[in-house]
Amino acid sequence: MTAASNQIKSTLWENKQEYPLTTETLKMLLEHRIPLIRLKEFATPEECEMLYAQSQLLNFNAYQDVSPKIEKVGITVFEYNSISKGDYFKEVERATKLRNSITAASFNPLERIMAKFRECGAKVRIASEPSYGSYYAGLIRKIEHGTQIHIDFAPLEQSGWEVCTITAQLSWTLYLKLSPNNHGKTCIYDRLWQPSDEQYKLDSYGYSDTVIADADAIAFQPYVGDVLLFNTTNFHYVEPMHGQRVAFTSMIGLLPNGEIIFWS
Ligand SMILES: O=C(O)CCC(=O)C(=O)O
Ligand SMILES: [Fe+2]
Repeated sequence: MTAASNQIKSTLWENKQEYPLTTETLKMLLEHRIPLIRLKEFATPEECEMLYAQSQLLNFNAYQDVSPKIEKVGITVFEYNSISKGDYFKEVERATKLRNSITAASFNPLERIMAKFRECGAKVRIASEPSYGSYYAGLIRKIEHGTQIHIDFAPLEQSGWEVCTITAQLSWTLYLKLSPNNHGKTCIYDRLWQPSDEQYKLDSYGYSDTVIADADAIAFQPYVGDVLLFNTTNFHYVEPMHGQRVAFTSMIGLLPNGEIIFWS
């Protein structure tokens, strides 16, 4: 380990622990000063079961070029990068109707999380593109075989979309169905992505574990009904589940004017 590579090791976390959602912890999470926020019992077991049951009536699609396999209901800007912005916005209406029909028959976690952010004084809305309209937000996602080490940051992935003007990115995930074991943890490193890490990129989204060498980490154990919020420009990965791991999720971005936008 050279002195130069030691220097890139960031240690921004003030404490390696979970926090509840407050105005202050939200600010700290956006600034990488805390590893994660857990919203305990965000939804009841009955609500989660109802939303999960709705999702079982639909077709999950696997992401292309993503290994291990991740499946979801709903559309993402990530997938339309190589297609086109026009095609993405053509699909938004259909995907939103489908999402609304399943949340109407169960409950609406997206509205609930946005309300919680408003209670923290945040100005929130769905991301929107001039001359195209609203983005889609709210995937139902199965990550059961784990993920590679990665980050999620729209400015790196998109160009010429509103979401590429954000200055910080979080994700929120509500766990709907988990097999009763202690697998499927989400591991988050106290190590921020930086441009020179692109040399360690392995494929469409994964990075070599060189990037997290020596970095401190926290493992989040998901429970049904809880929400995880973390800063997705910290390197992170999901452990394999050995069973079911179904969640409702979207991205969250901070705009330079202080507004917070949601999209998938
Ligand atoms: O499913 C999870 O726990 C988190 C998945 C993830 O990589 C993300 O939300 O960015
Ligand atoms: Fe991620």
